[in-house]
Amino acid sequence: MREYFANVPKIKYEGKDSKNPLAFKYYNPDEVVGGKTMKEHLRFTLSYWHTLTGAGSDPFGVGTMLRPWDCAEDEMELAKMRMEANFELMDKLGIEYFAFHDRDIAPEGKTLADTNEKLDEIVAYCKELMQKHGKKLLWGTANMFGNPRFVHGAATTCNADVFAYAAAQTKKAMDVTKELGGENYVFWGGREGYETLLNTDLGLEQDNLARFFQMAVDYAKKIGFTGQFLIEPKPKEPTKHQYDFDVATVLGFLRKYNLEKYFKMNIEANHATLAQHTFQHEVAVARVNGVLGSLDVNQGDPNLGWDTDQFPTNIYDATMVMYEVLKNGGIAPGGLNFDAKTRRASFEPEDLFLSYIAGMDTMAKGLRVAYSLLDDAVLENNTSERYKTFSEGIGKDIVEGKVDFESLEKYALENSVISNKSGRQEYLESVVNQYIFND
Ligand code: XLS
Ligand code: NI
Ligand code: NI
Repeated sequence: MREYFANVPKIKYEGKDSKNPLAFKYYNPDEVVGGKTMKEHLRFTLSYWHTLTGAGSDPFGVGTMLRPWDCAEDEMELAKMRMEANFELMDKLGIEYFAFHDRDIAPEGKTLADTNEKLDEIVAYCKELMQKHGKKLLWGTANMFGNPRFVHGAATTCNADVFAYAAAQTKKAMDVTKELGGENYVFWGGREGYETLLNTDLGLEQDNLARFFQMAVDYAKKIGFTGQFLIEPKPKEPTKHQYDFDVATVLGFLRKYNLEKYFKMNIEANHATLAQHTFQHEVAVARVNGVLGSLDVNQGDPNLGWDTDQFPTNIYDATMVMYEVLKNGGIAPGGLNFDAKTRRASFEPEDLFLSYIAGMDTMAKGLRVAYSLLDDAVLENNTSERYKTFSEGIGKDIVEGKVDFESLEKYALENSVISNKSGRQEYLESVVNQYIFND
């Protein structure tokens, strides 16, 4: 098979003193952290759209990426070259999983039937290469936002013909995901939202979205797709207001329509920050509600208000998110998908490797620090001490449901002294720093 990145060797772990840019400093796949290898904990995933398909265009200019597949003679040849390069990248980076949208891997044809045929041809090739390279599909999804037909949305469009098309496209994307043994299927809101309420029937759009999800659940049962269904919240972009705003909003939506048992969340760092939350907040809300499914690990720029999809390099954020993952008992069958792209000016093929290495090292370091924090139960001991009043006396009665407003009033009237204690935030922040420094 063609080699696309002949100048880049297989990336090895060389440890934190290495000066070799093409080596891992923290990610050591076989290193055991708390009974599991790093590889098992992290379940790193390559995002096909950013890595193979994305060209680096922005609203002010065309693509800049120099890619070894730029010489392809036609669309199908290009799709095949990218697929081959995908597996070479995964082999060289030691990544086991990848994720894609239907339209990332194969071009659209003139009709839906034609498009499906092209997709089938690439999927067959993909399956062959997956077996050959021993790689797996973390999730598949349908791109229902790029083509102009989705100008008013897909499942929340005002046009019933588009709703039908979206259903057909999702059905096919589910078939393909099943065919490739995908462990999850993702629904990200795409253009499911609105620009102005002056022309929007918000109630109907949300009811239709729920109808669409129910049909997906029914179809999965019909074809025996047992992968996990994931919804990926995002507050805005491309529409002004997206219906899947954040984890809490999606939970409310799923509960209203009795869909909560069928879906978990795929949480993206940059979407959390766009919703004015930390990544940890979103992951924690999902965890305590039992819906933490998978992660799109990237990061935004605190000075910019859009989804910049940068590779994660912030160790503090990585630590706190891995802390939630460990508290959750792991992320499988989800994984850590790098929904991230190199900057427009990082256009050389080698930048692909350098950015994945940066992201993988950051998450590996976060895992190690989070594990020591959790193992020493530093935050846990502090937290249980902080809430101690709920494990004895009146607090215990509150938790056990033994009191009401009247009995609490009686207690409060008799209890003349209330004494609070410090929350010790700065101390705890310095403890986390200490764990980061010492690792
Ligand atoms: C866009 C989303 C998208 C999903 C998959 O902002 O992050 O890439 O992850 O459709
Ligand atoms: Ni994403
Ligand atoms: Ni995103």
